[in-house]
Amino acid sequence: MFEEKKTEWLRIAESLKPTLHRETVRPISGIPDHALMENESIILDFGNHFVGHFTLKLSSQGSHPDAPVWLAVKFCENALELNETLDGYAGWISKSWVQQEQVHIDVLPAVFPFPRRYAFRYVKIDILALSSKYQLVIEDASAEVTTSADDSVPVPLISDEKDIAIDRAALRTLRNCMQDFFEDGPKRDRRLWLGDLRLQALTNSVTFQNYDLVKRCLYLFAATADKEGRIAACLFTEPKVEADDTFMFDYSLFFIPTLLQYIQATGDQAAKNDLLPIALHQLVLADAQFDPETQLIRDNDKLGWCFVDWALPLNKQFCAQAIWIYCAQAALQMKADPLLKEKILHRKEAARKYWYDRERYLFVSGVKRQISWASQVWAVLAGIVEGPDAVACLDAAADCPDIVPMVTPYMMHHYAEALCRVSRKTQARQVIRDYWGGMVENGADTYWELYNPENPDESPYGSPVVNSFCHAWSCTPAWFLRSGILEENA
Ligand code: RAM
Repeated sequence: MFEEKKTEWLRIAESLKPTLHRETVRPISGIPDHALMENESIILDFGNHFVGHFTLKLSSQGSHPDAPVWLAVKFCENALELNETLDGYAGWISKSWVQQEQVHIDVLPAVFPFPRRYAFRYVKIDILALSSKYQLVIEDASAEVTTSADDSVPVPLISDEKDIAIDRAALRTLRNCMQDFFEDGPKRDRRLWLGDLRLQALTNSVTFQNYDLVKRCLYLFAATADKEGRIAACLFTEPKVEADDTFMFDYSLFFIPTLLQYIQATGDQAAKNDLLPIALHQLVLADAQFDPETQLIRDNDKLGWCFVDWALPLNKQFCAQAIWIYCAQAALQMKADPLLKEKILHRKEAARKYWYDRERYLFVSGVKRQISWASQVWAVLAGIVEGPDAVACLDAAADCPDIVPMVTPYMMHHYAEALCRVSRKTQARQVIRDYWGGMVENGADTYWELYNPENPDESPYGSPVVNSFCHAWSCTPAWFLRSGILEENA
């Protein structure tokens, strides 16, 4: 499907590849004032989170160097990572993501550019070995850092100090994820994920307003749909543009609200004409997963069939139904379709009929009738429950003792948005101040992929050393604080 369009879509995407803004930055502290010996260790602090290429300028003191310098260099997004180690790492994603190098430098003086692009604030350098006849002098340390965001575009936020600090970290998170495309995290996965893109595009619309980058990403997803026209959950751009062989029910559908949001912000009719058919096609593909009798989505035990949140015990059946409804409603805003309208009503009714526990005001999911925060939040966002019942649903969730909790800032975004939906603006504001404000209080320059105030070691991957600490889906406080959605009458 859409095969004849894909070459042109890819051409459009590549024509929008941004020119990166480049800047050279240097540490604000940590350059030693003395020559270093074996086993010494230093920590350079660049004063903020950056993404770029790091270079050391080295020389020696003492006799002519008679052995190479052997360094271990570690790049850390925040101070907590400085003490983490890979010893005993038993996580299930590759430890090759951890930003550390060991290098030998044979000849001094030397200008030594490090091989990868790193995301960092701190650089820890351990002198593993040199000889006793000379010492190492760090003449200079610098990084050429990049972003495709224009820092002069966002207007200063007028608010109290706490909101300004929360907004600052949100902007930093988004701008450092804005490179050749909207990356999910510049440390990890350095990839374009649809769920992340949707929230980045939203926040971009009230901050950097780089709509060409959003457009580029939409066309990249369209150009890499599979033979059936299914949009992948994520894609790579190097060595060439290619979709990952990962499909998630919710992520494919989120192409629809992302497109809607882009069109509402720009009025780009040409993009709408190009991309609306493939957007609507995601709903058609999703139909195969519904039971035609009950109008309920079938459950699936394949891990990751539908993302929603990183809570491993979470049953996704209810959320998948709600997200389909949410995305179908976005489709209706782009194209009137009475049949789709009717289907939405049926699927809402079915969700209420089979999964609403009227006595408790809560929605259940899966054969085990699991109660999770995610289900209640998505019930509200999809409009499966409205008015006083929606308020009751969120209140009942707060009072439910063994409810499956929310794990990521991605899910917390949806919770805060659901609170706004039911006009609990003060509470939504408090969530932002407590949750994202909590990361700021813990020293965050940029927001993290995972944050559990009760468990600093929270990681869905088996160890926080592979977590990303500048993560796209966490950038939305800037949207909450700047879009007006927190205002009482918005
Ligand atoms: C992880 C990343 C990414 C997210 C996917 C589902 O690999 O954190 O941001 O969208 O999961």
